[in-house]
Amino acid sequence: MKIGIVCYPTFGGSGVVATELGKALAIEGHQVHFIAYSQPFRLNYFNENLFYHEVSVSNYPLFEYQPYESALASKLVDVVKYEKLDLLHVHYAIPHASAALMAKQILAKQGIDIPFITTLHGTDITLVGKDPSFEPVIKYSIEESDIVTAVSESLKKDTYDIFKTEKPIEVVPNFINMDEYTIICETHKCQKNHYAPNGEKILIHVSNFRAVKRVEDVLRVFDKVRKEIPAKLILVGDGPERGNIEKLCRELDTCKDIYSLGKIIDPKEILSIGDLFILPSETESFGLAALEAMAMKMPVISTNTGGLPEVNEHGITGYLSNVGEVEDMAKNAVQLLKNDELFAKLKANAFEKAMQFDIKNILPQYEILYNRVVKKKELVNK
Ligand code: GMT
Repeated sequence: MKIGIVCYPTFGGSGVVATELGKALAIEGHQVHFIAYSQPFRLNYFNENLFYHEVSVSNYPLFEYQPYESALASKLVDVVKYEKLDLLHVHYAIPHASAALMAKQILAKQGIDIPFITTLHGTDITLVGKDPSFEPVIKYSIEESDIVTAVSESLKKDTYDIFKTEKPIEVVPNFINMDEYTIICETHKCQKNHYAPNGEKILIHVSNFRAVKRVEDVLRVFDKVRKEIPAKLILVGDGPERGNIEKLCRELDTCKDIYSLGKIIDPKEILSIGDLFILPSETESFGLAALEAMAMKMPVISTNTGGLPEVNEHGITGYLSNVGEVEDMAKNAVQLLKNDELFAKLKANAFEKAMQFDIKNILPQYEILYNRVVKKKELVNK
């Protein structure tokens, strides 16, 4: 099959999922064409079936806001036509679903039928999608998609609650390639004793440091944990909240025990030295970062919001608390880190749960959907 994938190329779970999906499809023998405004950051991989098409928007002085959606739709028309794509799979509704819809309508006038699948990732529905200035366009492009998927049951429910649509939504959870989670750090800089020279426990948080991630709560939990047991905190990522976090670590006098590593393209190595993963998000449709940590045998302390309970099971793979309840999160973390037997059990459970989300189980689900839209197209064109 020839598949066009549209995604955000920047740091964020939707781009990671789209890229890993494309890589896996290419290995399966599908021809995959990525279409984005820059090279997706994890598309640093060669495969003869992988292609990348860049969308560029001219910077005409009249444009206060560059018309990216129009440029993307035009690029999609071009790539579908000349690469003879069978389908488009767009990740994140805004503006990818509406651009795909426009491309589909333009191509229909030229006698080309291109089905498109929209995968909803979270903030496109729960934060941005709620914005009244986007609502009619998102709702329409969801309803006009040939197939809509959501990355969790929770996101499916949120989509129905927010958009009051009757469009069927299939849940295809996010995934990881478990074969890649056997890494053991070999370079000095990612060895555990580099960060925890006295055998301290290592807590890790990975995110894009947006307000929704509540990174300040990570620091507050860490501050409470380190008063009970020797511990270090590794922060991976960067974003708008970085300044507030630096301010807070100075106020709490915890900076000396915190390592801020910035944006790491693939955090597997650093995750492999962690003991506990902290994800205190305000909302999280799935929590891919938690799943990546679990695949590295890290139990997770998270909030119980959105799709997180579908990934992190309370008392089994980690612990869940209400949003903002840092006291409870810290209590759970300390209890776990002080009890070797419980800790070993949760580590094993986290790894086992992560295996359910192995790409081997999820890729066929997407392939079934691809076959469904392509078969439908063939029937209509007969
Ligand atoms: O979390 C973000 O701010 C980024 C966003 C994205 O576009 O990558 O993440 C969303 O999609 C991920 C992949 O499906 C999910 O794992 C995240 O839970 C989801 N984020 C939120 O719902 C806040």
